[in-house]
Amino acid sequence: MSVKTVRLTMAQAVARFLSRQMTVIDGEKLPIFAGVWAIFGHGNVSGMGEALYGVRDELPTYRAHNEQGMTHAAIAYAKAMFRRRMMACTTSIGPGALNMVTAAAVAHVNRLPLLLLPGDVFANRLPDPVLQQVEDFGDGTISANDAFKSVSRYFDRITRPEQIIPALRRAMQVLTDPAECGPVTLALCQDVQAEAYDYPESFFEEKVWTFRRPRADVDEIAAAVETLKAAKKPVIIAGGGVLYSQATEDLKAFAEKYGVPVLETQAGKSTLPHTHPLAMGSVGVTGTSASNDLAMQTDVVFAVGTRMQDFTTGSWALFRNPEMKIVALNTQAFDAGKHNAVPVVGDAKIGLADIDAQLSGWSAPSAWTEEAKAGKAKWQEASDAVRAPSNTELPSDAQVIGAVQRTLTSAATVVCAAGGLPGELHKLWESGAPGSYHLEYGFSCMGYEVAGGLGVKLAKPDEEVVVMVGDGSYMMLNSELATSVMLGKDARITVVLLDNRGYGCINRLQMETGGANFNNLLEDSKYEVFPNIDFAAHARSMGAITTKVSSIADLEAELEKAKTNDRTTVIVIDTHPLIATEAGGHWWDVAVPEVSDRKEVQDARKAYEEHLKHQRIG
Ligand SMILES: Cc1ncc(C[n+]2csc(CCOP(=O)(O)OP(=O)(O)O)c2C)c(N)n1
Ligand SMILES: [Mg+2]
Repeated sequence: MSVKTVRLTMAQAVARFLSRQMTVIDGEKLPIFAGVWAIFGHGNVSGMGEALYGVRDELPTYRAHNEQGMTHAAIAYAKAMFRRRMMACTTSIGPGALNMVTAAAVAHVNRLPLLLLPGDVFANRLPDPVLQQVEDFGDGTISANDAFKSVSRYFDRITRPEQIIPALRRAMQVLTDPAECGPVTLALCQDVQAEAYDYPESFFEEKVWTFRRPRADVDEIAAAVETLKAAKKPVIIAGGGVLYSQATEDLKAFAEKYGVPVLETQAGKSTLPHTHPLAMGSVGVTGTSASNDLAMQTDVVFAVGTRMQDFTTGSWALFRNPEMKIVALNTQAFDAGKHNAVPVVGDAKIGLADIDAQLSGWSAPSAWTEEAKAGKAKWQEASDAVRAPSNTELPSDAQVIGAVQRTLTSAATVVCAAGGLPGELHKLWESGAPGSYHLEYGFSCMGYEVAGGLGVKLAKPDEEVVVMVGDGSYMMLNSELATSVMLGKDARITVVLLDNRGYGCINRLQMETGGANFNNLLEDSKYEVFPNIDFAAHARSMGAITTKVSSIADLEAELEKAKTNDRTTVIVIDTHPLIATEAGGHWWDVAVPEVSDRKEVQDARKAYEEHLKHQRIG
């Protein structure tokens, strides 16, 4: 058999293959990989570096400043694209590679597609140990990249050039499968990147990926219908899977037809626009009173596309109806079966249609739907009150959110990940179109925000992207600010930096669990010289347009100006570290010490044990 072949290095084969993978969005054929983020070192500069140069017109390479940061940008891009397009990241071996491990976990937890291509040690082992090689005394197969195994959906180490053929095919399966979706790590041995092989030309044929919608089993649909039909107080909990399935219109129609209120997780927020009468907003630990009052009473939770993480379930103490049942529609059986749910394993869009086809005739009692609407009106008053303009010296996060929302409106996409802000945004941000609320709250990784905002902007160059970030998170990872400046107008973001001089939310958590104020706010930490960090100057040094404002009114004026800036803008505002929105919310299981000399801890432990009594055992 004579197969037409082309002689390439392994790295050239990787680059060429990636550039030929396509998808179709709104009738337009586009490369599924929008680009490759790269920081070169000896482990990838000559192999992958040279190969990426060769395909730079079809597959652009972006130079970043920190491997974790660039990977956050890649993840945010895929999330903003509802997993339909994605990016790859390549690094050297050792520190460059391991800087991506935390970000790999972000993609893993959030079920987002991400292709990681770290360099690896020499497969031939001749120059061992090379610079940055970790040496295991008992296992010669271990390299630093083994650390990716626990945070990758698929991991392989490429020790021969032809091995890339099945490995890349498998990578594409994982990246495009709605249930398996997550990070893929292909660790590319440095010598093998440069090694040639006669690859079959067919390997590089253009391939168009579509995203399958698995249909749930008929018996599972029937069981779900039976459970829903018996419901007197049903709620829908909408998770990120609804957005990724692009089923928001279907879910809205379903909720309207049957009068079922919709509660949203962090990943699911923006499924319905805030203005929709059945949109109860956030649920759980950072939930609105509207959602949580319903959740406490509900007899059937219809969970669509959610992992039911502890912030959603109030550590499983939120649901107080002992008869409560869960119907869980999810592409991933692992999620659909949680807590003895009636599982419906399949795509959200198709599953909603199949359930709808058999549910006709049933609807939620109108008194229940009316109770939901009344609860929402009450919540709106509470939300308006905390977000209202104010001239207080140190505004709350909620007041800053109010200012951002008034000036940028629900048309902007808001990006956040860690600190006190995610809880406040979950409760208070009034989201617009699906995807306009972008929270990384699966891993809640400090340092996601600025780089994530850049990734979102690359996905939505024509839309306003506003990053809200605390001083702590900004300090942890801000260097992709320079990348966003460098990439110009299409990468222009607005960053609102809330400086409360420390880890405000953890300080509050410490106080709630009886702890002494210790090691969270800067003032409660060991210091010789109090750090007065000039964030505006710091951001300016990276090329951003910056200001520090001293009032909510000034913040609104600067946000208005930022809209016409041609470059990334950073606006800094000092905020109060102790104020969080009291309305809404729910207990969260954070274990309080059983033994302590402190009265505050003993009291907190007693309260903790009371809360545990409400916890539903799976
Ligand atoms: C990488 C990482 N380290 C630690 C944490 C734990 N953590 C969550 S929020 C937080 C403090 C965040 O501080 P800041 O960004 O200033 O927000 P604030 O709490 O003040 O609102 C910490 C330490 C985390 N989520 N991510
Ligand atoms: Mg802070």
